[in-house]
Amino acid sequence: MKTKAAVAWKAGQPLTIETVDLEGPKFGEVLVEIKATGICHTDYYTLSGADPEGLFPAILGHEGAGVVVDVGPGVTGLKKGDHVIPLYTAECRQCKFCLSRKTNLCQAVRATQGKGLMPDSSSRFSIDGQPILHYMGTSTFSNYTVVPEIALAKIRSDAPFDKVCYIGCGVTTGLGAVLFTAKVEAGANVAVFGLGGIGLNVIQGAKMVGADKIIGVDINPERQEMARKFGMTHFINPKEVDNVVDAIVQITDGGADYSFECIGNTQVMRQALECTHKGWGQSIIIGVAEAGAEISTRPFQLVTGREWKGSAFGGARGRTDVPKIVDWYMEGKINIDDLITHHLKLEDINKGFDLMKSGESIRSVVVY
Ligand code: NAD
Ligand code: AHE
Ligand code: ZN
Repeated sequence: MKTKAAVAWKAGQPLTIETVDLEGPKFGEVLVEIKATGICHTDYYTLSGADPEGLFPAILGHEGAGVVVDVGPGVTGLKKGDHVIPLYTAECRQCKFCLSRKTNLCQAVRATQGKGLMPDSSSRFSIDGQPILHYMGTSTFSNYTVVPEIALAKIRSDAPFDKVCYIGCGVTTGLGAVLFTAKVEAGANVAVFGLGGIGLNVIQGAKMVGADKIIGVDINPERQEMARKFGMTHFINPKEVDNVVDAIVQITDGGADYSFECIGNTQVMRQALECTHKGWGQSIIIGVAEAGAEISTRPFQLVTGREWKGSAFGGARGRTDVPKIVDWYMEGKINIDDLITHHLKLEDINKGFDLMKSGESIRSVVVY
């Protein structure tokens, strides 16, 4: 079949809208009509050329929601008409990683996914016979996409696509980092670095679990209003204080119990670790830094009880947890609507990247 898609031909160049050939689903695969997709900073990161796994030409996008149109042989858990959210972190429930119960990082399809291919090492997308690569196993910047069954969360059919698509990455990443990775307890002091599409969901999660002080750090002062709406109690603009770490230590009487880096800046990652409390502070890295970047701190920071952790997709097990998060949204337990600041047509997708770069948008959502 043919599908309309935004194609990334080369790093650093705008996407172009193309009519792409899409092969039907093979064994264990599902054809999904994407109804809406968010634009995450990670799409921009890959497009910029900083991602070691960023291969071109490719169809980016990993924050979508849609409807099953067709299933390939061997698919047993999904049928035509089911509403789904594609998962860049699959959940096969069979691999060593899934069975460990210690991580959400299912590895069943991760190797081929990182090469822009389906599990049989081929692509379903092409233009005039030239293969176009998949991205993060999802490629939601295409109106139709093919995804392994184990990388699809089945969701309720009354959830609006243009809102719950954001659960495909940003919402789950932010809430999950608090709930599943850090397991923040009521009364804890939390510092959040970067108040964009991810950081604001960390704030929402911290408020949800009953955190005490929730300190937000951002160089964009316009983020303050929205962050306060979501539960931030203190705001720090790094440009307005001598030392961000000292400011947080002072507000929290010794340091944050938990901190979250939601930018992808290795200098800030160091600050995020060093602002946590001696003896027990935990700092969770969410931000994705460019190829070759390294983090550093004095080992003494760790010797004296601080812990550095990372979180991918909020530690969520997608097929299990994503449908629950959709329920939370439908029950009014979480706010997604206010974070989606812009709706765009696929033809205007490059504007979505511009809005992100300029700091005007929190999340832009493309509606097909
Ligand atoms: P975003 O562009 O919406 O937000 C980034 C925010 O950081 C902005 O508000 C910006 O003003 C702020 N910022 C930039 N530099 C800063 C600095 N030096 N100090 C303080 N604030 C600064 O991006 P997003 O979509 O929220 O994504 C944030 C990061 O998380 C990106 O690196 C993205 O790739 C990553 N991410 C990781 C995961 C994961 O699973 N680990 C999932 C999604 C996104
Ligand atoms: N290809 C990148 C990896 C980027 C990365 O860390 N991705 C996160 C999700 S970001 C979503 O917006 C993730 O899930 N990582 C775990 C994994 O298996 O990729 C690079 O830098 O190499
Ligand atoms: Zn993302």
